[in-house]
Amino acid sequence: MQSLSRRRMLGTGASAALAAAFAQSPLTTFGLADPEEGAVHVPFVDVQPFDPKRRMVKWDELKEWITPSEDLFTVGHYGTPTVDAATWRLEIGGMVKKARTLTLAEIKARPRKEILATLECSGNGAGTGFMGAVGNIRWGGTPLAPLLKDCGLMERGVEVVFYGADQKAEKIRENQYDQHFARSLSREDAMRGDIILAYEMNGQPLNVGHGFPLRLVVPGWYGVAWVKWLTRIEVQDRRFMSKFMARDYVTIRGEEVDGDTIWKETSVSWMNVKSMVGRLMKLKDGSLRFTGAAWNDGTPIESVELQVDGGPWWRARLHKPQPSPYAWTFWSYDWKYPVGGEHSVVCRAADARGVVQPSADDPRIKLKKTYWEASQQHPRRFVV
Ligand SMILES: Nc1nc2c(c(=O)[nH]1)N[C@H]1C(S)=C(S)[C@@H](COP(=O)(O)O)O[C@H]1N2
Ligand SMILES: [Mo]
Repeated sequence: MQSLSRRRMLGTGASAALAAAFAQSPLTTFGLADPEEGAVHVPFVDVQPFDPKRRMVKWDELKEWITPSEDLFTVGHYGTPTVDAATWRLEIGGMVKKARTLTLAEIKARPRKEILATLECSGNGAGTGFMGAVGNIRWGGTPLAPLLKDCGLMERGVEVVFYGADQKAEKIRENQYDQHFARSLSREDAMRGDIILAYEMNGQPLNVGHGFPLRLVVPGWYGVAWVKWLTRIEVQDRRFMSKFMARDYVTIRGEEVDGDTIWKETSVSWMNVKSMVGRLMKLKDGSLRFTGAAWNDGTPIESVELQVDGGPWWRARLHKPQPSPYAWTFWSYDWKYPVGGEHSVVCRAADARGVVQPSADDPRIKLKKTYWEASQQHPRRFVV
């Protein structure tokens, strides 16, 4: 339940202060974590064997709404480049009236903005059941849009391309080409107010694995768009088709239209609505408390429902207000009179657009032939 003072803070529109308070508070603030004395943790029995040194969200131990930086997964397709901050520069060029080269100090001198946003790899949960490639982080940096505006985008500039320092020779058709990791956004997407060039995560400088010294944070989009080790931003007058825009991270999905299946290839972009059962506690009164997270592209999460052993869907309690539309929201459900034995549990989230997270046999998943955008419901098993 919200406290009066929290409501008052909301009423005065002190949303930055509210977000900061949420960011620092453990789950107990939401009435979720280790709720009372005598509550015991019930481990899920479906836990996949994984390398304990592998960084990932450990759902069973999830107590903090903000993911500690040490637990955030990393993905680097071309390894981890070492960047010397002293000589590093960000270039902005292409179809701009005033090309610029900025040092890290110059970027840090620009207006500062913090944003709470969930980062998920679009391969999270695909096939392997590995569901730890997601995390909720407080990012600090400077907004992208005003910087692009200062450079004066030419009218024909419709595409903004972001290049990382990491590179590899890629075979494209018959030849090898040196390629930097790169992704683009349309001009319209790039000029959204809430995209930042981030130099901090959870109050610390970005570490090397997460893109030091500068990365793109595209709230609401899958991780592949969040280019790390950023070195160049280029505005161009036509669509950009790199490996990570147009060959990999391309979802092949069928849609049934009048008895025909239409196959579509789309570049991975904003996040689909998704949720996960995280933690299970047995309370002193014998009831079982399920807690977990739900997230998407920034559309408000409307509901999370829970189903045990294929029975009716139960509506979970959602933690409102969401401190940031782009950060995951926590939920909980108390099963008052649990039945002994082994059970399965699954959850599904729905958002304000009416989009419901699909089950594994939903056509949206069944007819998806690539593993990216694995947003299907993820069942778990436990023993009472
Ligand atoms: N330069 C660069 N940026 C990158 C990548 C990369 O390989 N190189 N991988 C992307 C992918 S696929 C994901 S899921 C996220 C992961 O971010 P993290 O390593 O900080 O968790 O970074 C994205 N940004
Ligand atoms: Mo990814």
